[in-house]
Amino acid sequence: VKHPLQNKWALWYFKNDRSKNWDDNLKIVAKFQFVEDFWALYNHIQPASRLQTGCDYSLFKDGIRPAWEDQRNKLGGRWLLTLNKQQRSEELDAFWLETLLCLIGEAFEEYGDDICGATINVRGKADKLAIWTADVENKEAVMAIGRKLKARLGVPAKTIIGYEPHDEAMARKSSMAKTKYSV
Ligand code: M7G
Repeated sequence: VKHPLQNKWALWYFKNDRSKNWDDNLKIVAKFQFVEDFWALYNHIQPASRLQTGCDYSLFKDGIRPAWEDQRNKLGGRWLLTLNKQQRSEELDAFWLETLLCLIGEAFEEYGDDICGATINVRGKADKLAIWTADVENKEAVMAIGRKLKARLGVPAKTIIGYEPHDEAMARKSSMAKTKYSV
């Protein structure tokens, strides 16, 4: 018998095709709701470090699009880690896998309802790993999720990571937003 996860998840892939709208470049790779199906999928796809520049993976709860506009994202924000070139070869894949395991393993416990998903952006300047949460105003959940993420990834205490509300990014049509919280 297969081992069910608490939530059903969708893995998304974004391929940067500038002739299309941003949203049209987002595609679901697969959905899963069992541990075994997660590993079958994970072992079948390219590691994040091998994606072309401009591509993303996202893992979101089934029914949530990995976009600011989704009903369940639009009042939320993201904990953001930027990774330098050296970290792409040394840490990116391990960080992404650990993030996936935090999501599907419900590592955020009583704050799990605030989790929407996670994204990894492979970029020329700096790769970005983020966990998206549902509600900027739920400070207790946001802070607990940020602390847990930092601990699970083994990010040194002196490395400060920031939480950015999506509404600003949305209004400015840019991925740059002001940090509202940090851990
Ligand atoms: P990015 O891919 O998050 O980061 O955003 P990058 O700047 O490092 O590449 C790049 C651009 O993609 C943004 O400026 C938006 O034009 C678009 N974009 C990104 N996201 C996450 C969204 C989204 O959720 N909704 C919409 N409409 N556009 C987005």
